[in-house]
Amino acid sequence: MEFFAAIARTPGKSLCRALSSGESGSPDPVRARAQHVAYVDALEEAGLAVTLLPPLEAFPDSVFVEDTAVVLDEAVVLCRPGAQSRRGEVGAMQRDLRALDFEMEVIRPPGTIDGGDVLRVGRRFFVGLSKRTNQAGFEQFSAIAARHGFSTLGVPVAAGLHLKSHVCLVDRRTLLVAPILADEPAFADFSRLVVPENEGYAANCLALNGVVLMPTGFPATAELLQRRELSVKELDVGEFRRADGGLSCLSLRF
Ligand code: CIR
Repeated sequence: MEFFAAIARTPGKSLCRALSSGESGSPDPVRARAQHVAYVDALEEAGLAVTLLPPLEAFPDSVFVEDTAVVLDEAVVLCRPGAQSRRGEVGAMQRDLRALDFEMEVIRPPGTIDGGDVLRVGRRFFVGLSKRTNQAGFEQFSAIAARHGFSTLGVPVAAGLHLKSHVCLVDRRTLLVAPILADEPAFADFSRLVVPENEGYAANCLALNGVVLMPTGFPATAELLQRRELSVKELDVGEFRRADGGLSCLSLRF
């Protein structure tokens, strides 16, 4: 999990209207902005050069840039988000990615895929089949990935938003998983650290260049990671959680 760059987008005032399945109230844009500054600082401390894009007020969920694109080394797949209200975010990301010289691939109707459903492990992608990513999106993504030398495996996501709401890679061979994916056969080759039932949200961490960024407030998960001798840094992303977002969805890393 070596990364040298990331793209993030400053949250706008419209974040208070972001999609949410929860009942913990809408995000506070001012607090979200401060949390986002700390997040970008943490990416930079981990050695990533961060391109910070301006807010897109017309798209309340646009801070969650991970859902708009998937980087496959020299190419990038422009996603077609499952939520209609988020589709316009992709055109903006496409314009911003042009400067970086990636070969562009696109997902077309009727396919839908959110980057939050795509977990990369080496030359493999696990793709969540979820509320947001459909079979057609998975098949198109798999064909593109195969052309670029990657394999793919679909993983049913029975609850929650995305595959990566429930799993992340914390070192080359170890996945941190929520109980819902603890016995998922697709992950049989990996060592698995299972977060406790009441800390499911903490399964969305971000391992970057030797440090694992994790959300604050999940002591049992922090201990699980520390016992594995992983270096952990906690970040408050509580305002993004109100809109079903977490650490991974706030950036595109490559
Ligand atoms: C949504 O429902 O699309 C946003 N409110 C949250 C997206 C979170 N994205 C992610 O975890 N990759």
